[in-house]
Amino acid sequence: MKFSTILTGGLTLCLAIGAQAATLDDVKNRGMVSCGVSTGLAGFSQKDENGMWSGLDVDVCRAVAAAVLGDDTKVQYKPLTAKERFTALQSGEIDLLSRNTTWTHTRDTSLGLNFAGVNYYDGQGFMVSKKIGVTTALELDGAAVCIQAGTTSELNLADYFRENKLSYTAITFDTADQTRAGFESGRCDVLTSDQSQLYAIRIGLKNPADALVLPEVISKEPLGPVVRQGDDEWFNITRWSLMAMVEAEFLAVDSSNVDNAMKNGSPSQKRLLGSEGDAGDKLGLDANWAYNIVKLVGNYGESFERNVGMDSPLKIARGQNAQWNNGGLMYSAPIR
Ligand SMILES: N[C@@H](CCC(=O)N[C@@H](CS)C(=O)NCC(=O)O)C(=O)O
Repeated sequence: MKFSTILTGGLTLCLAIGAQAATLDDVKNRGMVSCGVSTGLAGFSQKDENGMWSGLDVDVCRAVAAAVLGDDTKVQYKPLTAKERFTALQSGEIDLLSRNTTWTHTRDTSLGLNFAGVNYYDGQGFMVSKKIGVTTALELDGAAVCIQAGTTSELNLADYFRENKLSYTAITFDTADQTRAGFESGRCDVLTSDQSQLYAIRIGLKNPADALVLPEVISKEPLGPVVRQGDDEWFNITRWSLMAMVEAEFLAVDSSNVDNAMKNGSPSQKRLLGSEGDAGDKLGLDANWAYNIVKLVGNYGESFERNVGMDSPLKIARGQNAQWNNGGLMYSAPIR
């Protein structure tokens, strides 16, 4: 009897631990968020010569650290290739994957992972050297294609060429740098990846003006942060850290006016920033979780312009990544 009570007690404890999978506690104890990023992709996640990471995806890591630890610099960045990224998350090596990763049905349902939102709406495209004289992807029959292993780009390429009855040879690489080098050295006629990454790779070419991005966009690539399945608290924190950036832009709160908005803002601004309501408490965080995000990282629009938009070398227009009331798809659920 006693034994079975102990056994039941033990079992209950195990189940409780399994169900909680408390990433938040781990992160607080460590004092750091472990964030999986790319091996180097301009505008999204890239390390500079001083070892500082920046980019739109890096800002999601920073936002989560700001929300949880009140300090956006408390992030350990783990560079991962496309092939390595999901295993690193499944095994617990990272708390969060924020690495231009497309939300697909297979990844969401069969890897033990959950996508927490979309921080960039993308689509796959093609880049060629101008000297081959190709102006549409339909002229690519028989082409050698530089591509990165373990990506949706590989799968979409196969679909597109099959659908259009074209043949190709895939030349596969592990990192963006290698893919760019393969393209530059003429190992392939065309490089394919998400369009944003084409622009990022193009600015790394010796002569960016020699390369042409073709007009076709052959897929939908909603890119966003990913967490392990089974930890709803951490999922909520990640999802709402991203939402807070998007909502802050919608509510016209940015890093320069956030202090004033917290004191004198509208009810929605005050609820976001924690001077009214208990949004932080419901996430298991301090009241100023979103204030810290906006103050330290900025709103989504600030992050976009600084990293990939007009204030960056990539000069990507907002397009689908504009706010919903400005013709785009960026839309935060209300914080109330
Ligand atoms: N969004 C696609 C593609 C992601 C991807 O890894 N693209 C390459 C394009 S070359 C990249 O960004 N590589 C960065 C790296 O090598 O770390 C996916 O989730 O599968």
